[in-house]
Amino acid sequence: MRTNSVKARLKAGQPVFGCFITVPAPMMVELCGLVGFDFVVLDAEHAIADLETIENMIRAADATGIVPIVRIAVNQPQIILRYMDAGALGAQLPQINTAAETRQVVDAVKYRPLGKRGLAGVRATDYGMRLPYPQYIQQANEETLVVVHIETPEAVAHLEEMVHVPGVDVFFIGPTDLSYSLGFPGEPDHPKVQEVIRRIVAIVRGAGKVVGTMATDVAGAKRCLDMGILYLATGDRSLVVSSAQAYLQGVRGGSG
Ligand code: 3PY
Ligand code: MG
Repeated sequence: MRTNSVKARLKAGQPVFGCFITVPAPMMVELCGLVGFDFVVLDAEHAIADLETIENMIRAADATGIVPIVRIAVNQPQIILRYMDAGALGAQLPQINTAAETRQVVDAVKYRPLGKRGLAGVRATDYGMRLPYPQYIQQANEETLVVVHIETPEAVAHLEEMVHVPGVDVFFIGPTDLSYSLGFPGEPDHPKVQEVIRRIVAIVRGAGKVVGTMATDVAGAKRCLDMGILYLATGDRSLVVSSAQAYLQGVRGGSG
């Protein structure tokens, strides 16, 4: 199986830059790989790609050397397994609120003895043709990345316990859901939301874990880097919209 350069960079304390992909197209993944992003988050929460398309998007990631992470809507082992079997190098789970739910994610992503993931001769295992299973299991447990979203007050209340669950690599602040669940929909920069974000960063970094978040533009991403946030994702839609608007403004001389 492939090694996970995102995991290696994070372990070395280096930032990684990725892009959420909501357009169900392998070509979008190839473009992100060729342009030089470190990872893509293939969105199976808020976007429409089905499992078969996601598998082909993972193939596109493999072909261009970019790390494929899948955001999986449901914290259920049978569902997480299907994306991992397709060859995802990591799982990103939204709306995780307790240590028990966090443990469930790790159990689904990792093979025994670290978790309880089921084993079969699937795409992730090179259809059982390359490594003997014991070696594959060890490598998969080392290379797969586990990301859990912190995006509710409930999660913040349980964060001190969640950060001690073994096997989680990144605690990902979802600014849209967090601001919404705190009562400030559409206002991630509201001082009260920012205060909670600073608390999350302090708890996660204090436990020696990595913080991630979504930062769509350069200024936002730089602010996050200054806070010590290392796993940063922008989004395909915001990249297209902002560059298209800038282009139109340029060619039409500011008339939009
Ligand atoms: C959120 O902002 O809620 C997300 O899940 C992605 O950034
Ligand atoms: Mg969210």
